[in-house]
Parts: sequence; structure tokens; C-alpha cells
Amino acid sequence: DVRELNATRMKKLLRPFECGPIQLTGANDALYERHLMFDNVVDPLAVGPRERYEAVARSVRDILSQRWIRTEQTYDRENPKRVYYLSMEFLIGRSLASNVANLLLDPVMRQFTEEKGLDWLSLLEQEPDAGLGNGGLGRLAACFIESMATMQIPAMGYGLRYEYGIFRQAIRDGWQTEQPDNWLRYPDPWEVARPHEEVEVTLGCSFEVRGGALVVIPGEPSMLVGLPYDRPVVGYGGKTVNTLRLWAAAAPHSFDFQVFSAGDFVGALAERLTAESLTRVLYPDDSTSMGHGLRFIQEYFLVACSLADLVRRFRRNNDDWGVLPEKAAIQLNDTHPSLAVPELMRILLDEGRLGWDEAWDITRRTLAYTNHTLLPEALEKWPLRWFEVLLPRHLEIILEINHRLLGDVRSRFPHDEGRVGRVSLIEEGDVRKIRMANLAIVGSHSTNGVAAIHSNLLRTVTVKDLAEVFPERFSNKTNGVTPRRWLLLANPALAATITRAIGDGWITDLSQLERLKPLAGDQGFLSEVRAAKREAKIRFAEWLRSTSGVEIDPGTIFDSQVKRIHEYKRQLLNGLRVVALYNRLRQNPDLAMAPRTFFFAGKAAPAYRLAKIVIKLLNNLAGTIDGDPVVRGRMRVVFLPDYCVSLAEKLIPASDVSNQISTAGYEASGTSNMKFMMNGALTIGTRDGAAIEMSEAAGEENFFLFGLTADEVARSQSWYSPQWHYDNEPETRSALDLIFSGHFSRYEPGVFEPLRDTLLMHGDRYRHLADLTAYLDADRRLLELYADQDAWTRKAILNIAASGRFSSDRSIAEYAAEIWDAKPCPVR
Ligand code: B1H
Repeated sequence: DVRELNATRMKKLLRPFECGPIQLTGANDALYERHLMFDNVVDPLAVGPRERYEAVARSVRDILSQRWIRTEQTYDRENPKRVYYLSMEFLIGRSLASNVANLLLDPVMRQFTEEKGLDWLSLLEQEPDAGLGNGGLGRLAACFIESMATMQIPAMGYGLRYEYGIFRQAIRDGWQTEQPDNWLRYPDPWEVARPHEEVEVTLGCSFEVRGGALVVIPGEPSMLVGLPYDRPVVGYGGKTVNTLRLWAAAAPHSFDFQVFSAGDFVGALAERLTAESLTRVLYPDDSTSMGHGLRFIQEYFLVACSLADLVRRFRRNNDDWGVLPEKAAIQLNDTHPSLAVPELMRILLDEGRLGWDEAWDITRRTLAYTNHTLLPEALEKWPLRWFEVLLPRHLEIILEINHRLLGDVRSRFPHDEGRVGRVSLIEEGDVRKIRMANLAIVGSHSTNGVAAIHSNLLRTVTVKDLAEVFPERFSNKTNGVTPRRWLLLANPALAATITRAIGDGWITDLSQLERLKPLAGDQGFLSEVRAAKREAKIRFAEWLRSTSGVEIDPGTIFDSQVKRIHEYKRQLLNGLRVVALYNRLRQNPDLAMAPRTFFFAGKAAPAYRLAKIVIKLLNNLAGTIDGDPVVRGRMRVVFLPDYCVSLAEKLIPASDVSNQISTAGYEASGTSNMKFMMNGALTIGTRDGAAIEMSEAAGEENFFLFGLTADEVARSQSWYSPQWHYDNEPETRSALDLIFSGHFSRYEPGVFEPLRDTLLMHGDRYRHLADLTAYLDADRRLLELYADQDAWTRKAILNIAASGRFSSDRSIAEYAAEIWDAKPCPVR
């Protein structure tokens, strides 16, 4: 039993604790009781569930504190090369269960909750998700810092402490509405404010927020303060506790003085509020860059605070600037922190007083850049004018970098002015803009994509010209997810089944799942895996019923598509599949078809009109199909509101089918695809992102692949005709006809008309109709397999066995060896 194994490990782990044996209750060390009573100064008999959660979390934090301090002491003493992961998003979700599991405290917790009569699961539900991210990019950052702590790599995450994370989604009459996510309303037991480590950030102008818009006052330099809030990042086994440092913006202390002396006390305090508003809210865009001024300042603020902090730490132990690249590796999570290039140059030139060449060499060797998308609308380009006003020194540096770059390119590629224009850091036009991806590539020693297909397209299409100038800088690092959160924690039944079969080494070495492969022929193991899936489904159904009143049948196939709503992810294609299957049942009520529940979940950017109509369609499908007696008990559609990390942890283990159906060439990697795979779901999907590598690992015969390849999509402009599909494919036509007949929108005539344009106009970039028939075909194969339960489970096991490569530990091992040259620094 994994918990028993953990218990032995735990005993070893606890030995060095100076506070004696861990007991959350008892005469010596009533951590919990103390917190319960004194933190909130309440009568312990009158406390509510929130206070109980806080007291438990604080007790756990007490336990990890010494390890946390010791980790920093070790790094300080050994002065190893450190990894700094800079990201505008860390979608960490909840921390209590994950910290308890990684500290190997489950057995202690079980005993404790029993003694106290606490219900562990409802205690966990008291913790709000830390929704400091939009989707895959932010969740990847969270998996990566967990893996680095587990692998004992001296690493630190740097991000922003948004007061409001990603909005809460509610569905009203089928439409998405947004509610603010005030996740810090109650004191957060995990964060530690470190006001004595604040840093100062200078901007070339002042600004005010008026009516939600940013008003710039040029020519009047201003100062901001960055206050660090630290969160523990517990590695599995509890040996290393790294830090996630999140910056909150504030006005400098001297600030109110000036105006105060002029008598405007209230005005001064109001200005302070303006400064604080910088880190008030996360921009809710995924895979798009909306070009807001406030976002630009947020990005600079993250960079300026983080670099000031890490340079200060570096200078404590090193007086030679030249060794910075041997002591620090800075990874830029997309271009969002790419102002690090001119900022590090500024520090080295103006503060370190180095010459250009030396500063440039140090900067490039310290920085590395990860690209996460090829979508043109997501590639950041900031108006040059904003640099002039806000960051004039940075602009000067960027122009000098560009001057040297273009000189270089002209001498290496003579008579190729086309290339010069394309690699330039500046996009010419009415509004001159800085191309942040070009800046990140030129100013770093490494550029990587996040799956093989994506890295290839990046190198050969998107930034082809730059890749030809710097071919040695480009590589692939396929994404991964942490098996601690996404298997051990999320799916206790399957985790225990696996551990019974092969031991618990998989938790920190997921490649060991390969040893399950021979067991795909073992009847006993087959039924254990089936029972684990059944248990996860029942657990999910039970949770759904008790929290929302929605009843679902765990005896049906759970078929899921959960991710941000985006045209390229093609939830609309899935909707058409559902309508086509619904049509089959309506036309032939006696048709044999395994009963299925189709789950959708995901948020749309608040300004993304079409994505919101897709949500409306999915909800209307759910309503109409639910009310149709002809299909009752045979198919259900459920739209789960407010998709977030903690919902994913419940739904993914319970799913039988994972839909990964993006237009080939558009999904850089995807990461939920990996979570589904390691939880024993079978994938139906296109040849896109990491799913290509997943199907190679599992064998294509264990995947349901369909549709155009990326090459075919790229060449489809000349032939793609939605009308042809409408005219020649009866199921395509009747699905569209049913939607546009108003069948799903009886009292809302015309609501879905905008979808007609999207789907039927010649220009549908995402080629929905080209793949529908192939999708239905793959679905037919899937249902055939499902009819043979043993054959289905065998394939599920082969998928689990092949999922080891998609651990974020493997990704991090590759980054550490091939980009960072970082090594573990164990904490004794
Ligand atoms: C991904 C983003 C993204 N790619 C801009 N790009 C953002 C771009 O706030 N913004 O401006 C926010 C997010 N996110 C995702 O990254 C990819 O679409 C996934 O395919 C990939 O798995 C994930 C992690 O690499």
C-alpha cells in the first residue's frame, strides 16, 4: 500500500526535525489547537469550516517551515547555479492536499482527522484555488516548479500576486458570465510576506487609472515598490522546499510624504491605491495578446522586481559579474517576461558599469526563452511609443541590439533585405512596434518549443529567418505534468492499483509505468484497473450531485473535452459530433449505442464573442437533449461551470474518453491530454501537439487518431470548401440544419447565426467541417472497442504504461541538462 510505504519514508524524513515527532494534537505540540484558537481569536467550539482549514494548513506550514529555511540556508552556503522561472502565470490550484502528500504526511493526517472528527475531503474544499493563470501555460509553470523541488534543483519561481485571479465563470441562461475571483479575501495560510525584501522599480512616466483605463503622464518619472510574498514549493519526500515568489505592487514610502507636505494627504493615499492597482488582476486572455498598457507595465514590473531580487542575491555571494551565467539560469515563460533582455543589459551596463560586449555575452548566456504558441494573435508586439514614454533607456538598448543584429545579418546574408526586415526587432508601419519574440530569441542562448511538431513549425515556418541565423539556439522540450498531483493525489484508487503492481517508484520515476505493459494481459489486473476507473467515476458523480444537484450515471461512458474555449480547439466540432449522434438516435430509436455522458468545461476570454456563443450552444445542447424523451438514458451533455485546477483533478480521473481535437498545427502541445492518458482514458484526437508523441509512445493502434495533418491543413486553402461538405455529407448537413433550424434555441431565434458564418464561410481557418466525418468514424471505432470491455481496458493499460515520458520530471531533466546546466543541490 502506497500509504504504508510512505509511512516508512516519513519516519526517516521526520528524524531531523528539531521540533520533535510530528503531532498535530497532543500535550507537547498542539499546533492545530493553538492555531484554531489564537490565529482568529475565537472559541474553538464556535469555529467554522474555514477556520478549521486555516488551522490545519498553518499546522502543515509549521511543519515544513524548518525544511524551507534549511533549503535556503543550503543554497546560500553551497552557492549552486540557480534556476529562475519567470512567468506571468502560475496556476497552482490548491495547496493543502498536495503539500501533505509531498511531505508524506497522509498517514498522520488520516489519524489526526479521525481523532478530531474532521472530514478531510470537505476540509480540502475550503481552500480556494489559486487561479493565477489562464490555462496550460500557467499550469505548466506550476508543474515545473513542483518537479524542480522534487528533483532537488535549486530553483525559484517568480510571478505576480494578482489580487484577483482568473474570473469565476457562472452560466446564466446558457451564457457565460464573469464574477471576480477574490481569492485572498481570507488570509492565505501559505503565503509569507517579506516586506524587508522589497525592491524598487523606476518608470519613465507616471500613470493613473481612471475609469478602468490607464492614463499616462509622460515625462514625469515615477517609482513603484515590489513587495514579495513567498509560497513554499514542496518537493516529493519533503526534502527540498523551494520558493515561489509573487510580487505585489505598492507606492514607495517616501511617496505620500512629498504630497503630504503640500497638504494633500488624501490625494497621496489615493495615488497609493493607483500603484497597488497594477497587480490587482490577471488578464484573462489565453493564447492571445490584447495589447493593454496596464499589461505592458505588469510585465515590466515582474521583470524589474525579479531581476533586482536575483541580482541582489547573486551579488551577496559573487563580486564578479562575469560568473552570473554560471550562477543563474533565467527561463522566460513565453515572451511575457522578455523585457528581461533589455533590463539585464541595463543592470550590467548602468549598474555594473560593464562594456557592451561583456554585458551582451552575460545576458545571452543567462537567459533562455520558451515559445508556447504560433498563433499570430498571441505574438506580443508592443508599440515603440510606449517604450519611449515608459522605458526610454530600454528602448535605447533595444535599438542598439537591433543595430548590431541587422549589421550582422547583412554581412552573413548579403543582398537579402527581405530577411533583414523579417528578423528586425522592429515592425515598421503606421505604428512601429517591438517584436518581443524576436527580442527573446536574439537576447538569449536558447529558444525551445513545447512539443516536437510545435518546435519544428516554430523553426521552419514562424521564425524561419531567425532560426537560420541562429540554428544552434533552437531545440524542443516536450511538456510534461507532475504525476504527484495528477495521479497520486487526483486518483488514489488507480495510484494504489499501480503501486500494488509495480511498487511506488513510479511516483518519482514515471518511466517505471512501462512495467505495467505485460500486465495488460493479466485478467486480475484488468479488473483492478476497471474497478479503479469505476471508483473515480462514482466519486465524481457523488461530488457533482452533492455540489450542484446534477445527477449523472457512472454506468455511462464519460467523454470529456475540458480546456479554454477557443476556435482552434474546436469545441464546436465536438458539438457537431454530439448533434450527429443525437440525430442517429432520433432517426433510429432502437439503434444500439453505448450510453454516454459528454462533459464540456472551459472559460472563454470575456471579450471573445464567438467563444461565448460556443458556450451558449453547448449549454443549449445540454438542455434540449436532456429534455428529449427519445434519447433519455442514452446520451447526456453536461457543461460543468467554472473549470479550474481542482475540477480537473476530479473529472480527469473519472473520464473514459479524452477529446483532443484542435486543428492540426495549432495546439502547441496541450497538457491535459497527458493527464487523461496517465489516468487511463483513451484519446480521440487529431495529429497535433504532444498527442502525436503520445500516440507514438502508446502505439497508434491504441489511439483514435483522425483528421487532416498539419501539412494538409497548411495546404488546404486551395481546396477547402465547407459548402462541399454540406452538400455531400448527409450527417454534416443534418447536424448543421438541426442547429440552424432553431431546434436548440426555440425561444432565442437567431442566437447561433454567427456560427453559420464561422462554419460555412470559405475562410474558416480551423477547417471544422473537413474533419467532422473522420471524427464520427473514429468515434464509431471507439464505440466498437468499448463493447469489448477487456479489449478497452487493455488499451487503457497500454496508454498508462506509455505515459511515463509525459512526466514534468522528464521535461525538467531535459531543461536542466540541455539549457540550464543545473544540478541537484540536496538539502541535508
Ligand atoms: C499557451 C499561451 C498564452 N500558449 C498568451 N500560449 C497569454 C499566450 O495572457 N496571455 O497573453 C496567455 C497564454 N498559452 C499554451 O501553453 C498552449 O496553447 C498549449 O498548447 C500548451 O500546452 C501550453 C503550455 O506549453
